[in-house]
Amino acid sequence: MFHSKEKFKEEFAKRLEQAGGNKEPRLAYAVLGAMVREVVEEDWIRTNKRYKESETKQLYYFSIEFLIGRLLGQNLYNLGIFTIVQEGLRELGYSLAELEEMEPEPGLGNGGLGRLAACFLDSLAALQLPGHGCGIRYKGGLFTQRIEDGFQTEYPTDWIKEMGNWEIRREDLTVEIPFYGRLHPHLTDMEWVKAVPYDMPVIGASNGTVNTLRLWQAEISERPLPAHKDFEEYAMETAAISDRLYPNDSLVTGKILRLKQQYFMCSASLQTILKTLPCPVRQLPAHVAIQINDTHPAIAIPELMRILLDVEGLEWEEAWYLTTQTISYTNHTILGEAMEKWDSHLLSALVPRVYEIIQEIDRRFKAQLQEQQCKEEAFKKMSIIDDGIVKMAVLAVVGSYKVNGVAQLHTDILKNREMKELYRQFSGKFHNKTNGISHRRWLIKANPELTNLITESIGQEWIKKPILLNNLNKFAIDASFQEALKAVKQTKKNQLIDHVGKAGNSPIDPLSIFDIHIKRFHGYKRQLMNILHIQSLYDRIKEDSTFRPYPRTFFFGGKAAPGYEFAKQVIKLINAVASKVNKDPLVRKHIHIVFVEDYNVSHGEKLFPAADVSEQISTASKEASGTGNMKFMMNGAITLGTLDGANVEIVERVGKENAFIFGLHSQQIMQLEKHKSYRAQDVIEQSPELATLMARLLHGEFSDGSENISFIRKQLVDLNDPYFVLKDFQSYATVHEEMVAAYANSAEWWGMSVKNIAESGVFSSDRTIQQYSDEVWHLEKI
Ligand code: 26Q
Repeated sequence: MFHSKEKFKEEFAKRLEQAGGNKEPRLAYAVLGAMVREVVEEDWIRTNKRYKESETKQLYYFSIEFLIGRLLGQNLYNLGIFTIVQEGLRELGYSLAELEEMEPEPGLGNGGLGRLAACFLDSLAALQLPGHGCGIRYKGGLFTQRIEDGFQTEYPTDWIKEMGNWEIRREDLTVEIPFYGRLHPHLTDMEWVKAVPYDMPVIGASNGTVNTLRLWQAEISERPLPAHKDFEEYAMETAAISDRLYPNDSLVTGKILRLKQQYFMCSASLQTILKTLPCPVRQLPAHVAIQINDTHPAIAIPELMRILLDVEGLEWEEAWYLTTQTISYTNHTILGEAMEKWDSHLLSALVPRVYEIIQEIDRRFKAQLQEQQCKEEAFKKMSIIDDGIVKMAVLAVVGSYKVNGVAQLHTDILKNREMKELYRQFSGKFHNKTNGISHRRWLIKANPELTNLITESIGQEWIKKPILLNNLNKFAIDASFQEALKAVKQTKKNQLIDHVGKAGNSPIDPLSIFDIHIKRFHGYKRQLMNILHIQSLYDRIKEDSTFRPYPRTFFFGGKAAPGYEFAKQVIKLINAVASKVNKDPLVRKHIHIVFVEDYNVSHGEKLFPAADVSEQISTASKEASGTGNMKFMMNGAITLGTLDGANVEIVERVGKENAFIFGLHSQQIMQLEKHKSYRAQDVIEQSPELATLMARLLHGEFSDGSENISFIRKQLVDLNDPYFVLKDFQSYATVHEEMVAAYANSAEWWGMSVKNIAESGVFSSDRTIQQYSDEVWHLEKI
């Protein structure tokens, strides 16, 4: 361990010398990585030893995605040596920031759900709780997005090659996973796949705790293949399991490879957990908690049953009791197309014994419902297997002891609508855990300037107890604090300009309002509404010589699933409007559009701190929580959004006067949907402005006409605008005007900004994790 800058410099220089001594940043990066790894290793071994000896209860967070982002900087910070290393390197002629950029981005997730898993691991370690991640070591993470001629194009990314310092292959912990086979007279003819774990350290902030993220890699097994199976084919199929992350974040496609991935990671993790259990298997729930991140790992329920029945030899009742006291489930969506459903034939072919167990779980549950004289409709809704389809969400609720949504509104919708029948059946299982974000990554690491300002003003206790950010409330009307905050924001805006300027964007006005909309592209997230509104501003500037609004820069960033044509057309439309707007000498003084290519965690770290306005404009009821909204808030941006997901709780905290809220409420949306009483055409007919805008859009007069908008047209016209873009449009335009007016009053604006930062502490994932631990997992800090 290097406690001082001088020691660090000495050691670093020595190793650099041994490694060849050239001045290449690449070499410096490699040397630094190896040094940090050694520091971590001591704590890691010590933590594991303590866990083992104390036999304390362990949590395993099962997730198909962990969107961890770059590790070097965060790890240095958590080890408490960021400043030592930064300054030491500078004195030796290196820039730490530059070395950080050399690390490939580990994009092992799509978006919110995967990033949440990463924030949770950071918080578990920070709180010194025994909690570990279990997932897949994808050779390639999410695709890299390039914008070519305004269109999204996808390039494969292999992140793994250069991650050597952050992972260790544990050949000794290899397990074998059974696929396929025949059940009768007894299970034979399986195809085995070898699962090899790679462990990554998860470092607790300045506390010596190092937990583990265990990612499984699929390799060919040495066991014999069934006679009918061709080896080449088997080898290809096996490598495919951990080759690539599925790039969909809201559409399930029912592909067999996806199911293989799910079973592979669940079985490998469960086998290992049971093998290393420090107690008789009958005490499993006292020593192990398993949280499943959405239904993607729900197959862990029948797989745990299989192991308890077939390997441990327990009776059904006892195995079921242990399973349903160990596993708990988090739901992240109510969108119909994102609900996982598997064809029975597919399941029974791929994992015959597991399917047999699902059938038995279903049979017993149905018998129980019948005994209670459950009504037909409710019975159907609660069937795990319904008409040859296995509904994973129902399996997950029936097979776990706790079920939660990710924001209060979302949990209420689950209880009162989506899972009404299951809620009635198992009311004690349901609870809410509003999401959170790691304030260490999203404030301290991403925004050291703001961190310093906060600490100078209220001391440093908030770092360990982020709720104490509320001590900033007393500075809400303090002119000198406001000035300092404004100066920090300006610094971050300038840095963002430098960052995106490199990508060849046209010059950005650093004094303009930075209005940022970054998230996956999806109909319900309504990037289309944003760009339609920008087009309407353009039209007004052109047509009305008195309309000269305060300068605004609109930033967009986000990826579309490769097969999601509507979303891809929206990306193209944004870029087409951008090239027109940005070229127009008059208009570009007032509005400017920047599309940030390949939005990912690293770009996020630059974008959130620079924002004035946070666009959170989903159709009310559709966004389960959102977490970007919290990252913006913590960095002093003001939410411009609907009352959806966690926005509701943000507004509860800061008050309506410190946010810009518009649009229909979730109840109104759900009513319109239920009664099918919305007609997009009526809205267009009632508004001349909207009528003109739509006519221009539909006739290709928006931009240079190079985009194809057939899917956008279909969505708005033929499908009757399912996400209420047109219905909410006027209200959105109005709230934008209010926002611009508020920005003109500096004292008012920066007061709002202070208030948002002050109230953001509750959205630290430390709070979320403490609640899960107290109410669900019952972990002990050691
Ligand atoms: C499932 C089957 C097959 C292929 C892909 C998928 C799949 C993958 C990822 C389905 C969904 C996802 C991701 C969902 C997600 O990110 N949901 C978001 O979760 C956040 C954390 O709780 C919330 O804040 C967001 O509101 C929610 O949209």
